[in-house]
Amino acid sequence: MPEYQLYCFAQSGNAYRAALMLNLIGADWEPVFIDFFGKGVQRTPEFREQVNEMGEAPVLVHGKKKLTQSGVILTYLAEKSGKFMPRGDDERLEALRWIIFDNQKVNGFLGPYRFLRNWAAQPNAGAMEFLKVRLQNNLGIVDKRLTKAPFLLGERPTIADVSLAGYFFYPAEEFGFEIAEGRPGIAAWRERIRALPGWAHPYDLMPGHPMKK
Ligand SMILES: N[C@@H](CCC(=O)N[C@@H](CS)C(=O)NCC(=O)O)C(=O)O
Repeated sequence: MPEYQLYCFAQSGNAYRAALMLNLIGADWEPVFIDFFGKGVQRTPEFREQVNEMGEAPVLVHGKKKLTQSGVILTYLAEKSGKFMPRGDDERLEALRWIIFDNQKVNGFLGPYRFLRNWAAQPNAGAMEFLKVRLQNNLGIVDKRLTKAPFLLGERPTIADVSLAGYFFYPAEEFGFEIAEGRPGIAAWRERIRALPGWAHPYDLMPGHPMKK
């Protein structure tokens, strides 16, 4: 059995962060499919009791250890592998600062926006507008940062960049706009991430694409 198991599904940018990190560090891992859209496994009492009380993907299993929250998983894998680690206290806090901003306001808005647009039974126009307006601002903040240095923390990619990758490689049609359009910092950064050894597209890395009708 591979060393790591990752509960995930192809459409999840939150899970992609963990899957991408496992690939980038060259880990021996296998995906465990969460039938999120079909059976809604994450909502069952069994899943919440046995896999993740928060009812979310991703979940990383490493032997007896079970970890959730992509930021925690990235930190754990960086510590285990020594790769993509922030160096020293200042960098560690700086990485955490960007991971929290990203979780809440960048990928944290891109994910629900894309979900509402593609898969919600009743897309809520007001909620989508709320997210879209804030996304313009928050993507602008990230873009400005990435025009100053190749990666979020400077010259080297860290877990803050792996976190930011969350939804950035999914097709533009799913968002109805191109994330990197008019944002040269993000466009160049995305190509740098794509060029890292071990990079793979989310739909090639995790099970469940294309979705069963
Ligand atoms: N902050 C979490 C977000 C995880 C998350 O929201 N995952 C989605 C899938 S992309 C989920 O499982 N949502 C279930 C729900 O909200 O009920 C992380 O980074 O791991």
